[in-house]
This record gives sequence, C-alpha cells and structure tokens, in this order.
Amino acid sequence: MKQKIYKQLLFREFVILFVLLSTALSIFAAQPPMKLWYNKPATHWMTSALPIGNGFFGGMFFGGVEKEEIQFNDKTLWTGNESQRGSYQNFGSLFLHFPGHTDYSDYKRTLDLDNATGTITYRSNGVSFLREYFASNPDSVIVVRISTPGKKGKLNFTVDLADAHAGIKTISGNKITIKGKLTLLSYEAQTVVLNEGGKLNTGIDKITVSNADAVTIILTGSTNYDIASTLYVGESAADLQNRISNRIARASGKTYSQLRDAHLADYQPKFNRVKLDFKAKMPAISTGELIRDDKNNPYLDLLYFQYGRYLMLASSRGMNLPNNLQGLWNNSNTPPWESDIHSNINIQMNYWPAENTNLPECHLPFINYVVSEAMKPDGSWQKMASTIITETGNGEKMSGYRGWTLRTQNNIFGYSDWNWNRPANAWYCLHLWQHYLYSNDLVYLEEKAFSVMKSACEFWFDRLKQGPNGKWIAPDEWSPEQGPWEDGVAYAQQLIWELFNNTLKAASILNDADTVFIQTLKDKFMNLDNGLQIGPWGEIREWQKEPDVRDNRHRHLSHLIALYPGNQIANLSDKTYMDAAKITLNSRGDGGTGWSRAWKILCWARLFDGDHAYWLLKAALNLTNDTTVNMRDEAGGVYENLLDAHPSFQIDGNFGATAGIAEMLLQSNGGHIHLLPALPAAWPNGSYSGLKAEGNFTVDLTWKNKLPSKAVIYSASGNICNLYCQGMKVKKVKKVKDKTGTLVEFDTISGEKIFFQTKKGGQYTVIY
Ligand code: FUC
Repeated sequence: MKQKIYKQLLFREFVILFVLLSTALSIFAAQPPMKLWYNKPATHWMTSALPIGNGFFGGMFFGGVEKEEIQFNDKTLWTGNESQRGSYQNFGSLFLHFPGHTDYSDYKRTLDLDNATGTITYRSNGVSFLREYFASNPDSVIVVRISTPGKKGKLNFTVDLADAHAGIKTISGNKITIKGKLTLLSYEAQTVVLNEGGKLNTGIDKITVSNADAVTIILTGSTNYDIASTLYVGESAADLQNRISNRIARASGKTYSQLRDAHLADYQPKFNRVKLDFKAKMPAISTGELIRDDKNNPYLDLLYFQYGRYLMLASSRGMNLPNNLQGLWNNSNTPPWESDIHSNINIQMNYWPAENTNLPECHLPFINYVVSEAMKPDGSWQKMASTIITETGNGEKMSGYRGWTLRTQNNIFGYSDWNWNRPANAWYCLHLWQHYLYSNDLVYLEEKAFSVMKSACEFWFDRLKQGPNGKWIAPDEWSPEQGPWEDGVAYAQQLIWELFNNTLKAASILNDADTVFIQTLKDKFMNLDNGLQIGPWGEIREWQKEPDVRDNRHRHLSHLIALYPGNQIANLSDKTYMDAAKITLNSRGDGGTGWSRAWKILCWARLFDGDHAYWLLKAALNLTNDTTVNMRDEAGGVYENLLDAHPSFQIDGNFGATAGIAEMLLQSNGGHIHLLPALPAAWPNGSYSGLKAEGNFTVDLTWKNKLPSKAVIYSASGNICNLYCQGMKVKKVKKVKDKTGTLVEFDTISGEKIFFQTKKGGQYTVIY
C-alpha cells in the first residue's frame, strides 16, 4: 500500500516536473543563445569593439590581451550650450595592461545578449584568464571582473583611467578620478580597484595589482546636466563629486556576485519579454564569419533583431535624453553630425522598436525629453515658434505662433539649427500618442502627452494657410532632404494629418472640456490637405508643384510617412494609396544608407510584401568596413560588431531593422492584430512570444508552413480583440479558450477576421 502511494507520488512528481520542464522549454529553449563572438581582439572601435551600457552610461570593450581598453561614455557629456551647437563627447578610457601576455591561445571574445555581459577568455603562460564586463543599471556602474579560474595569485596588471579631455586626474589608494569642465557642464569619472588576495600599489599615474586571485574594477561617471533646469545645469561640481563617490562606495560595498545578481535581475526580465524562434541553431562560426559567409542563416536575423533590443536597454533607460545618432557610444570629440539629436528621421527611428518589441520604458527618455523641451516656459522650442516671421502674401507679416517647433540638428541644451523642420513637432507627437496606444495609460495621456500634442496643434492652427483649393496647407516647407521649399509638401501634410487625427482621438478619450480647441481642431482637420496626391506615373506626390522624378534614389522617404510610421494609408479602405506607395518605393530603389534601408524594410512590411522586406534586411546586413561618412547607395550595411553602418556608425539602422522584423511578424496599426502580415518565404516555421500590439495586448504565436497554428493573446486592458491573418480563413479558427480552458465565443468580421471581448488580465488561446 505504502509502496503504491509512493509510486503514485513519484508519478505525480514526474508529471509536474515534465510539465514544468516543457513549459520552461517552450518559453526558453525555442530561441537559441544570443551571442556575438569572435576569436580575436577588436582592431577598430567602430567596426569591432563591443558595446555595453546601463541606459545612460556605457562602454565599448576591445578585448585586447596584453593591452585592454574599455572606452566609456555618459549620454549627457556634451560641449556647447543654448547658443552653440557643441557636440557629443568621448568621456575617456579605462586601460588594463597585462605585461607578458604576448603569447596566448584559446582566445574568445563574447557579448552575451541573454545576460548583457561581455567576456574575454584566453590562456597565457599556463593560466586561464577570464574577464567579465557588464554595465549595471541598478548600481549605475560598469563592473569589470578579472579572474583565473582554478588558480590563485596569478593576476599581475596595471589599471589606468584616461580622460578624453584635459581634465584633472588624481590617484589615491585604490581609486583614480578624472574631472573637468566643458563649455557648460562639469564632469567626473571614478574607478576603484578591489583585489582579492595579492596587493595593490598606488603609483603616480596608475594602480598596479600584484599576485591577486581575482579583481573587481568599478567604473562610473556623470555630468551635472539637468534637462529640467532652465540653464540645463543642475548640481554643483562638488555635489556631482559626492554623487559619483557615493555610487562607487555603494557598489564597492557589494560582492561581485551581488553586483552581478542585481544586474541580471534588472536586465533579464526585460530582455526576456520577447523571444523569437526561426528554427535556427546558434552556428559554430564566429559572428564576423556568419555575416560574411552565411548571411542567409536565419540565426543572423534573430541575432540582429535581439541586438536592437539589447542596444535599446543598454542606451535608453533611467534618464530624460533620447539616444543620439550613435545611441550612447562614441569615441570621438568631433563625431559625424556631432552625434546629435537629428529630428528628420534619425531620432524617431531610434524609437521605432520600443513599443512593439515590449520595451516601453526605453521609449520614456525620448518622450520625457519632448515633454520637457516642448513645455519649458520660454524654452527654446516655444521661442522658435513665437519668433518665426512669415510673409503672409498681402504685404503683412505673421509672427508670434503659439506652441512649439524646432529645426533639424539639436544639441541637449535646446539649441537647434540647420534647416527648419517645423513638422518635427507632429512627428514627435506620434511617439507620445503611440506610447498611449500600446499602454492605454490614461494618466500618462492626460498628465503628460495631451498638453504637448495640443500645443503642437496650436502651432499649426496659427501657421496653416488655405491653399488654392481651400484646403489647409503648411506654407514654405521642405521634404527632407531634397528639392525646393514649397507650400503643402507631402511630408508636412501627412505629419499634420497624423497629429490632428490622434489629438482628436485623445481629446475624445479624455473628454477634454476645451470646446474652442476641439472645434478648431475639427474644422482644420476636416479641411486639411492630407498630403496624399497621386502623380502622373501613379506615384505619391512629394511636392505640390515640383515634379517627381522617376528613379530619384534619394535616401529619405519623407512623402511615405503616411505608410510608415504613420497610419493614414493603413486606415484607408481604398487600396489605391498602397499601390501608389509601391510605385513610389520601387522608384526609390532598394539601396540606401543604413537607416534608409531600414525604413524601406518597414514600408514593404506595411505593404505586406515579406519577401521584399526580407531582401532589404539581407542588404542591410552587408558586411562593411567603411568608417567614413558615405551616402552612396551601396555603402550601407553592418560592421563585424553588428553595429549599423550609415556609414559611419549610426544606430538608427539597428533600431529600424529590429522594428522592421517585428513589423513583418505582427502589425496592429490598422485597427486589428494582424498576424504574420509580411512573413517571408525564408521563415516558414517559427514562433515568438511577447510582441506587443496596440490596445495593450501581448501576443505569442506559433506558425507552421507560413500560417498560424496557435496564438495566445494577453489582454492587459480588457479591450475587444480583433484578430486578422491574411489568407487564413476564419473557418480555420478551431476555437478560442480562456485561461481556465473555457471556450470563448467569437464573431466574424470578414472571412479572415474574428473578434471577441476580452477581460482585463485575460489570456486567450486561439487554435487554428
Ligand atoms: C540626415 C540624413 C543623413 C544622416 C544625418 C545624420 O540628415 O539625411 O543621411 O543620417 O541625418
């Protein structure tokens, strides 16, 4: 009897274990390990060093054996001020020197995206060396750990900290400090060396470690930048020093494994929100070889997708400044375009994957920056609106516009120059609105986003004029970055259309009481030129007067905003504009700089042409070594470290491609959750978990032979779920079940679309 119960218990345990294991497998085993790896040290910062970052402070490590360099950055380290452009700056480098490590073997340099850790392993003089690097968000520091697994007393090396400016360097005990002042900002970085065993010797310009068992080095730095203060400077240099010293002291009080555990506990739940599986295994060749010799391996697509999410977590968290042209990473004091905040595509593309790849907190640095700059009383964006002077045509001048606007090139102190990009206000508001669409966060919409959107609308209320046909058009605008300045260019009209449409929706959701504003908005929207005119060869017109030239290969797709990132074309029942967009895209060709190709991936995904999108993805993965600025069509691609080559390195192409892959697998901008809208032939079978859709839905999906077999929809807000899959007839939907296994009734909208009411917190399995 006893034995029988025991056996039953064992069987139960076995079943539980099996269920647990298979759940774990279905969630975690599907996606292969996500690692970039190489069998030699990096030779060049831009092409082969590897990035780490905690959202605001980060570095690039080379993995040099005898001489290691970890170059580092803080996102706020800029020269310039409110009246000088300045530029994003290199902060400095941590140098480690291992004398005698000239002969080595078994070298491997890895960036593991699953745990956001870089490692270097090699053998030298009969000892195995291991270095681990990560940038911790909870502790605000970079941690470097050096050890010799299985051996003691074998670590002999020096540590040095170099300033990229002519600041003051001091060494005392186990700490090296660099500090100084740029145009406006004070900066400071500190590093401490914590040895286990052996001893430290403090020299005049470096610290020497002798015969240690293991060493942890902690590095951090910051500036006294404060976006909220009128002059952009917050604390004093002394307070900055205290803040940095406290960070170092707090982190030094923890063991290496405590630091590492805190880092993983912070990073992994966010990174693991999305898993993707194209039935590809991690190949045995290095990442450089993979890009060069096996570019069609779907593992590379996966890796590139997740790399974008990794880079997002590493460069856009915990502060109120968006990613600049290089995200966070920059080793130059004169980077291309000052590594600035470029408002006519680049900054926006940096955030295209934030919501749909389930990293909404990474969107906030951009959103908070826009809110802060747009609403700053008497701030530069409002001043730019109020000081524009326009000839109205009858000899009078108009000025004193309400709201806010900006130009193309922007530093972090509100300074904005080069060409006007007035419609950027509408483009920025698209991001504010999108964050609401994905989160359904009413408090955010009411307290943060709405007044900024409203203020941008008011700018256009004052600025729009009536064109020859009575429609409202924006006077004197440009189509970045080509052609004449004209009234009513498609770029401006399409963006204003999105702004007005979304602000009207927001006003109605919030029951806004400002009837004068709402009435004006309705009037202007009703009679707005929507920027969609079809030209003589079937194209979408870029300008009203200037003719469109067939085969104009210009890299910008400014007149396709209505296709992506806008939603106007998707929401038109008339497919004429999709056809016109296709003609336009074909005429623009498949070339382009890094970001330009990425934009084309998204456009073709929105046209539901997965194979064309995929072809562009493969073109975006062209291996290149070109590090000079080059806009030629064939120049774009990726470096061996998978950073996007404009060239030079520009991170927008990384984020754009990640967004593009997501857009091929799921779209939700057309009022429904569209499963596999642009699946290429190259990914016939696969699965994903955790992609987000508008309406605060999260979607897991498995597909076979290019069609869904099972979808699980998590409804965080309890909205109606409209589910659509082109070519998948509704009759193929076998059942919809809730969490308890109870069948859920669904209705049919068309032959390919079903809908069902969801409950807040509900989980729905759709079996095909
Ligand atoms: C825009 C683009 C360029 C480059 C620059 C930073 O001006 O036209 O290609 O990306 O931004």
